[in-house]
Order: sequence, then C-alpha cells, then structure tokens
Amino acid sequence: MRVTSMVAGLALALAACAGGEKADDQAAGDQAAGTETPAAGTSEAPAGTGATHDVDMTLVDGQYRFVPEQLTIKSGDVVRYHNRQGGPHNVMFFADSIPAGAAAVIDAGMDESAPLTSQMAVAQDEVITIAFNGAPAGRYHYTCVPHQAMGMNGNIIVE
Ligand SMILES: [Cu+2]
Repeated sequence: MRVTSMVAGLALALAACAGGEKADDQAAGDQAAGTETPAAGTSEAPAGTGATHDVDMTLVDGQYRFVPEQLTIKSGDVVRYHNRQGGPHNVMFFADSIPAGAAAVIDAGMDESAPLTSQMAVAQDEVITIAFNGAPAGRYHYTCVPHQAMGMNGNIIVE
C-alpha cells in the first residue's frame, strides 16, 4: 500500500515533468499508454480471484440508479453491472474519491473508454465487468456518465 502510493506519486511527478518539457513527447506517451491499456485488459472480461457480485443499472419510478447503491466487497472480487432499464449506462470512478493506488487497479480490471471510465452498456442486459484484484481498502465512489446529473451514483466499499 505504502509502496504503491510512492510509485503513484513518482508517476505523477514524471508525468508533470514530461508535460512541462515537451508537449509532443507527452502526447506520444499518452498515445502509447492508450494502446497498451486494451492489451493489458483484453476484450475479455477481466478475471477476478474472489467472489462475484451483481449490480443492476435501472430506471425505477423515474429514478436512474445502481441497485444496490452501495456494495461491500473484498479485494479480488468481481462486480458485474447489468444494463436492466433506462440505458445506456456506464461506470465512471471519481479520481478524487477512490483510495490511493486504486486507479491502477481499476485501469487493469476494467475495459475502459477513458481513464477510470467503462465502456457504455447499450444493449439490453449488457454487462460491465470490473475486477478489483489487489484493490486497496476504502470507498470507491462512482457515477453513470449519461445520468450523472440525475444522481445515478454508487459506492463500492472494499474491506
Ligand atoms: Cu445510467
């Protein structure tokens, strides 16, 4: 945990340096990282080492919501988000509302469209799978981008 935080801090410092020195290099670096991400996650659902949990993405009585809205899991568990009603939906974690070191875990455990942001679940019953392998304990606050303004938010608590 402590080492992970230090590494994350170092990465941030390096990123800041690169941005300050040469915009072209940073853009190239970002592009390279972007091509690596799908390869690391692959298009297959990431495998977890623990239990599997299910969360429904729904529209009930005019309210867009994740059900359950809060879910407690263990590091290594997998959460499957089902597009039940009112889609398309997705899952986007707030960078400032997840534990230190969690961003790398999410990046590795989810098929992303952008950092900390899942692909969009468009088809009925389409599933977004997130593996929390090596996830640090704490609260992971997230939203559904299309319905963020409507308060479609949720929390994963990693024990
Ligand atoms: Cu939604």
